[in-house]
Amino acid sequence: MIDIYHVPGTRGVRPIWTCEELGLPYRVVPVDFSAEYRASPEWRRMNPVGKVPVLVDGDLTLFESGAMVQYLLDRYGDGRLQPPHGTPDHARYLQWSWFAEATFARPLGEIVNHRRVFTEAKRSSAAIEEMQVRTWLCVAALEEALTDRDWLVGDGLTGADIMMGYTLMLVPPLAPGELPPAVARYWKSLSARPGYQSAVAAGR
Ligand SMILES: N[C@@H](CCC(=O)N[C@@H](CS)C(=O)NCC(=O)O)C(=O)O
Repeated sequence: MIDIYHVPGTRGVRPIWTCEELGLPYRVVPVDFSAEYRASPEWRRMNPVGKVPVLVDGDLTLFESGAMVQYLLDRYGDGRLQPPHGTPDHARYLQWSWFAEATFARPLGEIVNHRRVFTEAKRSSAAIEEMQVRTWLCVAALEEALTDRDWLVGDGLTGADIMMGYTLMLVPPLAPGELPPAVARYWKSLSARPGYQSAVAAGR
């Protein structure tokens, strides 16, 4: 059984959504998201920097949601949801998967951290505004990529769309604005998927 240690609304959505799309059995294990528990030796043994999610599959314990998605596809996917390894399409698939977390989710994460760590008096609206500008630069890059296509790579959903889907989910609450047409269309089809909806509801 695959155990996904998850807090609703967080990046655990990605591996859960992947399990849903692949039809894999999995269990959602709730995690106490308090700063105290995440700093405890017990949780630090699962995730050395005290974040969620964590995936456990037999003897394997993994942190980093993108690694979880890739592991699930490589181990259980039978070629589904990713182009063949070593091809240009696989390179593009990796590019968008990494972009979703390393570039696009980064300013959004900074806004969350800023709001969580600083009291209103100490909070810098200039820092938040700068992160929102960076977010919208990523939205514009996505718009250009999706103008004449429905999916990031190939003709159907891949792990890259799952990676991106979670990041897009964070945009309205953290960097509000009207999504441009291709991104809006893409978001509509991603968020309508039963796998996405089950992942978002998981653990609630
Ligand atoms: N790159 C990591 C990021 C993990 C992460 O930032 N998780 C958030 C929840 S979505 C968290 O635990 N935040 C608590 C904190 O950073 O203090 C991943 O993709 O798993």
